[in-house]
Amino acid sequence: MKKQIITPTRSITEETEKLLNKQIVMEGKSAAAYLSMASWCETKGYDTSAAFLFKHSDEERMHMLKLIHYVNTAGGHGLQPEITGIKHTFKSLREVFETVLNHEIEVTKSINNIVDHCLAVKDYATFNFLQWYVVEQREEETLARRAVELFNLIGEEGVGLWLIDQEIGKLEAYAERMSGKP
Ligand code: OFO
Repeated sequence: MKKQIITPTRSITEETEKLLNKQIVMEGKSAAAYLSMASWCETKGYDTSAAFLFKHSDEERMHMLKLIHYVNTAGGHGLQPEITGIKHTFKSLREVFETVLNHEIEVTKSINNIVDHCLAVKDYATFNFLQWYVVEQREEETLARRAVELFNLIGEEGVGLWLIDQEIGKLEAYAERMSGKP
């Protein structure tokens, strides 16, 4: 018979704890990377993109904290991640948003892997907890894809970059519309 994952002291296995701690590192890296991008955008005068990325950095920190609390209340130990190797300068605004899109795709893959693992070990509580992240990733990918699309739609010549920066401010409303919410 399969070993029960729930014991009197913990409701997640050590393996699940390890995977969730890896995800904590990813969310911490997201928060740090977006903060760095926001700061670069601010120095270049891309004020709307900077505001968007500062806010997203805060949201990523909240995603990390949510995981830390979950691991701790499940009998594990959520670990403050070591964050190094954050990029501070970028070739262009396009590079910033392409990096965001690629990063979010990696985060989605990582969440999906943990979801797969939870189903395999019949950890339905963590599976359920992770559904919030599944929905969130879908929204964040939509935002990032649209941001990259703006560069192709508007073009970067003349006032193009200024216009793209303005449109970045409308991304959240766009993602909401595309989610089918009334
Ligand atoms: Fe944490 O939502 Fe994206 O990375």
